[in-house]
Amino acid sequence: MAAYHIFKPDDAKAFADKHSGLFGEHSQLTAAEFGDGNLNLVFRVQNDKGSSLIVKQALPYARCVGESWPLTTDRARIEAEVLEQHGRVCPQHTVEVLHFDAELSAILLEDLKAYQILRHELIAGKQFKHLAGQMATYMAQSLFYSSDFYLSGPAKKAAVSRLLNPELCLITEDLFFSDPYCNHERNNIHSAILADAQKLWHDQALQAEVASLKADFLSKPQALLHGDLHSGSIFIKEDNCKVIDAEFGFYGPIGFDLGSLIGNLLLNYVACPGRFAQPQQAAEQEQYLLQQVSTLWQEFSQQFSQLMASECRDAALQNSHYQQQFLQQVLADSLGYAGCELIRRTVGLAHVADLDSISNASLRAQAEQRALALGRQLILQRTGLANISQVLNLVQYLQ
Ligand code: SR1
Ligand code: MG
Repeated sequence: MAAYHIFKPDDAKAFADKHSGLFGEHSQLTAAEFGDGNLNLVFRVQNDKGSSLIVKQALPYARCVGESWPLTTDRARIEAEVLEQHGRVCPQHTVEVLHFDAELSAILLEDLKAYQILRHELIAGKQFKHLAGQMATYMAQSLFYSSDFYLSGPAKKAAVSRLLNPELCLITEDLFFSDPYCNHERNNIHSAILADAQKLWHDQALQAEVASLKADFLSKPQALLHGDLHSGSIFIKEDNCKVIDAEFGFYGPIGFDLGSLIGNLLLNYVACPGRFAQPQQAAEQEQYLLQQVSTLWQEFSQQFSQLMASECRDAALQNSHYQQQFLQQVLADSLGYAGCELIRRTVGLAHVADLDSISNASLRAQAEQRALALGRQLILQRTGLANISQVLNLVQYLQ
């Protein structure tokens, strides 16, 4: 077994060649590093017939910061297992893992060459009717089959301990729930909204609710999460979407995955007036995004309910009143985590292009203020919002 070393393109070629039947002639291969991910090295390896695969290697540090931010390469093991587990129950919406090498912390993946990154497509104003329904299926399947409704106590606990992922969770614990609520040096705050950001540092009511959401993130291992389900972790084409990048996966609150995606749809939503010159175009895109948020929750809750009714293997958890309460709590959690995502992507370390790419500084500041206001209200009002229509009313009222 080769000892860990950081891949050069030739290493990626050799790795892909050795672990796939697709290539055969090593000399015919080309490899190029690509991608603007925050953490890892990613290569596309291609043969002269145009067939290609992806080699993803975990570096011993966070790529976006450099060696001053050391990070375990064990995250590749976690990512490979999360993708394999999710791929087993929802192969149509999970990128396929072809090989994982623990020593090299490297994964060979299918190349989603026909797909585009969802975030870029949304920024360009594209609309995909299938997005919310397919992502709802991905989450209903991946979360139900890794939950206590389906797994036995011992099997679930073994999986929880195998996939604890403390280092990557700590990044989320800090960036999501702590940094935005204090004057942290990692924060990235545009000067035009400094006063709005400063209000967060003194907002005791908000901080109490964020503390409660963080406590659940730390201590509610409901299901195997993707853990970073933003619109840069979803690849999309005309008739399908697939999820990638599961290195933040761990057993956590189900609402965290739902909330991350809802938060990213809403980040795109608040940015619409700043991105489209024509108000009519902005309104159409806003309408599409709200429709997707609504479908995402409705489809998810319907599919998850059906799975609880038909596949639950724990006699006590088969109680239908309990199952209804459970889903109501998942909705509240999802809204809270969506609110945290809106806030941390506006003032925290890791921004999103949906907001940052607004070229007019004043329109960008307005969009960022809307993101903060909406995030705050979602967090504060999450337990009082009984259904998704009430959520959409709140969103539209604040826009
Ligand atoms: C240092 S990592 C910053 C962010 O990128 C990842 O995709 C996660 O969202 C993380 O919070
Ligand atoms: Mg990622």
